[in-house]
Amino acid sequence: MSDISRRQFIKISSAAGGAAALAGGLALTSGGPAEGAVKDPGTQGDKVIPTFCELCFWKCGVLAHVKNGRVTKLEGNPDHPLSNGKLCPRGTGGHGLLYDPDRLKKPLIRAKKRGEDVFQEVSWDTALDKVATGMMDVRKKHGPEALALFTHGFGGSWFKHLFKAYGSNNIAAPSYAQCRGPREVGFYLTFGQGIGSPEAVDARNARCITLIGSHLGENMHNTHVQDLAHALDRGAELVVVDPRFSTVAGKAKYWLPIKPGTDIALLLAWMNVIISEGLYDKDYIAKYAMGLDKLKDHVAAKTPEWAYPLTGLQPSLIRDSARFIASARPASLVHPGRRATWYGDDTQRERAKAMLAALLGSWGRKGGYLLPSSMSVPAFPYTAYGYKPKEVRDRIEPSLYPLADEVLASGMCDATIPGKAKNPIKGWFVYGTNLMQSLPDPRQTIKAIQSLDFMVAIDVMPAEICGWADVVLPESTYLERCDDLWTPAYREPFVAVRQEVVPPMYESKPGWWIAKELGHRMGLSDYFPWKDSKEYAKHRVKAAGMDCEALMKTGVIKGKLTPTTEEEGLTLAFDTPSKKIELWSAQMESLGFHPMPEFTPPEEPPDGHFRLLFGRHPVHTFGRTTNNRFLSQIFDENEVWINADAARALPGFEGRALKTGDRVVLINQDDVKSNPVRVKVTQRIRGDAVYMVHGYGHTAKGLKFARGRGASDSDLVTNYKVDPVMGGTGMNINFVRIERAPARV
Ligand code: MGD
Ligand code: SF4
Repeated sequence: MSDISRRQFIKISSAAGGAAALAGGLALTSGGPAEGAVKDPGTQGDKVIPTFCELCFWKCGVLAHVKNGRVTKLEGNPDHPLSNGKLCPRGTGGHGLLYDPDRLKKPLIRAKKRGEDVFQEVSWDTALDKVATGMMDVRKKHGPEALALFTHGFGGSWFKHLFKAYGSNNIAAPSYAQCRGPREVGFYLTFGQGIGSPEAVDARNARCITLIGSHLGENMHNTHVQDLAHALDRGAELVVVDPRFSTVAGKAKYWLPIKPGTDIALLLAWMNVIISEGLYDKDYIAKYAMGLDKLKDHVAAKTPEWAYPLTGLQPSLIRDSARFIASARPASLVHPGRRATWYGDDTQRERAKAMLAALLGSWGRKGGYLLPSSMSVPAFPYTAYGYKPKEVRDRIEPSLYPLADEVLASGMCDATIPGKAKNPIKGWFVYGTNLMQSLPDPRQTIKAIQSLDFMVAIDVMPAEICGWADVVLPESTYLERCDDLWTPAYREPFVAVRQEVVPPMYESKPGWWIAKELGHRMGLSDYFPWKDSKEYAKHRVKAAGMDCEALMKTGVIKGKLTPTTEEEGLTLAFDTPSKKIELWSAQMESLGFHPMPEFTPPEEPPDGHFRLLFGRHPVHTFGRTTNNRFLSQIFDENEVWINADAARALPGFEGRALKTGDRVVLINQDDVKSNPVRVKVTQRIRGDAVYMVHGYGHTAKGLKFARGRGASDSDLVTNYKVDPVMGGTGMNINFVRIERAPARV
């Protein structure tokens, strides 16, 4: 990366500390290197072990420096296509997790009532026997599908395998129904395929990048931020749609401070301008798309003047930005964003985004959406699973959302609450997801948990969810274990390996070991024929005809480049029923939904209330990192953004107007009250909404650093609107009022 783009990268990530972290890697001076270790010329004979990151789900390639058995520095692997030699600030602080003094250290069994968070330390044998017995009891009494696996993170693959061998396909991650599910379905309906993760977009070559509610830079996906920095260096311009003047909005040619919940109106108005002025890619649409005439009719009356009172955006701003977006086509990237579960009409909004991308001719085009393939590495030749997935899926009534193509985490929670499902779920196996902060309405989550026969949590930290489990198993962190191989479809196909950088600390164990031990205890040894994860990975690498040693030495093997755009020789094909890009969707119509996105006005905040919005911080990944003392040197507590004029007009604050740093409590429409939290009084947000970073306000007593810092947006998300198309939970429909926090004693 050039120096200029490095500076851009730092600026985009906004946090000053993030910059420091990035420049050199956060060094830690404060616990046998792996087979793939090589000499580190920079640290006089110390070892450098390639692996990949797990501080978020982007999974960048890491070079871990080890001195005297301790990890001293984490930096980006220059050979890895996702890191290109750089990590984001979070990734450089991964040893803050490894050396977190609050880590789970031993297996635990509940000693008092469920939820009282009182546990007794036990041996691994005792804990594993208890989990295996719990799982077998559920199967005997209620059938295997009565056990649900909530999983998030790469290590979950071992438990997905265990579950399928056991007989249940009730496996879900919050990253679908609470995050990117509506986007996947919206793009699938339009182009015949979803976006996937990591999102393969060509920001690097784009001339215009449109970000709709995506605060890239604060929401830090390393490769995308690097690409954005390159694009800005090359003179690309940004259009940012956000009720908040985000860091990236500060770099935009057009900032559209939209009224929350009205993006569909804006997208329809943009399409109105682009179609009525003939600015769309006529050849591309004629060749690849169907339904243009119907779209023309659909948006004919949706002028910028129509959208103005709905969105609060001046018609001239809508018109000018539409013309600008179209002027850069096809290298005009409407970024797909990630968390799309906002208002319950999210599949339709994501479809509108996909339709706009189609009009710009940017799908499968340079500077737009790339269509890469992944490297082919044969799966391990396991004994075939015995379950019948269809029967298992049908057990969850709420998953009758017709276009849900994954099991819904919220659906599994619903199906646990007595009276909500014909055959309720009776056991939870929770791997790497803090459901108290990731599912909407924690009150419902608790109700579900209290009706379980059995619950186990596998985590590295004593998160809130662990406090509710019957058994808690301490997993080794990603720096202490080898996992499955990773072969995503990205610009450059590659296979990456996660290796043990240092041996597991305390009595923690890697996921593969836990899954294998449970398998043996349940008579499923045939499904775990390998000695360890290394033997498993080597088998797969060999079957692919690749060199294991080379992979362990470099951490990554890149495949042959294949064309990813039309310009590179790719022939575009669409796996939709019509085999065309579907601007008009017969599938949606046949299911009783509108075949084109319709705007429905969002509910207004009640008097004296603000809409609660939440997002990310560049040095944190939800609650996953908020106890990381390293990263918290940069940002240790969230704050609530409130518009300065709105703050002055707040009832009850007369004569003593709120100022930045004051502490307040937020009270939602259901009278749920937050912890005290600092305010940031600013002109950088609209007056009808407040904003906070997600993942704070921990209550778990074991999180000694994070506990009590900031407030939890999740606790205030007691209301949500389910997307009828795919079951995503729109969570931006909660309102809060503000009261001054009682003085601290
Ligand atoms: P995290 O908050 O990162 O993710 O929600 P989660 O899936 O819960 O919590 C992950 C848990 O995994 C932590 O307890 C952490 O200690 C543990 N962990 C970390 N590394 C490992 C490991 O290697 N092994 C094991 N076993 N455990 C590990 C995210 C989800 O939440 C998502 S993806 C989105 S997009 C939604 N975001 C969101 C929001 O912004 N606001 C609200 N209100 N709700 C949300 N829900 C969704
Ligand atoms: Fe790690 Fe950052 Fe990459 Fe996420 S984006 S995998 S936290 S380096």
